[in-house]
Amino acid sequence: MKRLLTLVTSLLFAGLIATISTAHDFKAGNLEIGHPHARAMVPGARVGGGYLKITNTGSIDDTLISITSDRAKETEVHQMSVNNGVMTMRPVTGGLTIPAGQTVELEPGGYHIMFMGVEKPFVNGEIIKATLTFEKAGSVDVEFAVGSAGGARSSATDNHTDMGGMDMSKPQ
Ligand SMILES: [Cu+2]
Repeated sequence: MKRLLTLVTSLLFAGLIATISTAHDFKAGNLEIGHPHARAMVPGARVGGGYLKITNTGSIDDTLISITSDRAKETEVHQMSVNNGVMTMRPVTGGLTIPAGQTVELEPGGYHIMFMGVEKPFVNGEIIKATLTFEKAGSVDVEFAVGSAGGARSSATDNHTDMGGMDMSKPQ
């Protein structure tokens, strides 16, 4: 009995260490979700960007169909692109496909997760909980680590704070 307890304790401990060292990977079925992170938001900002990497190790395509977070009224997948020098951002309709055997990266300047209607701006060092729902793999809880708003590509996120003229409504 004592031996078993020791074993359980050491397993728990090993698990804890593993959790700490790989704090940023999540799994849902055949999907591996790497390093969800979000930018710190300036005071008063209502919109923030989130980024992560999704690898589909399976043999069938999957689709990210929705995201929810209790820190945002609405959370969407957006695609940012530059047309004739103008940066535009629009919701991805019909979900984001994660092709079999491939990795899709949500990163500044491309696909990203958009937290909208945020009451309490994200601050450096905090963790934002969110749930991703995939068509095949189902739902998985993930945690976005909030980092500094600075950095070379911060202008992409800064634009999110000033969307007065941008049509954020979903088509149809
Ligand atoms: Cu966006």
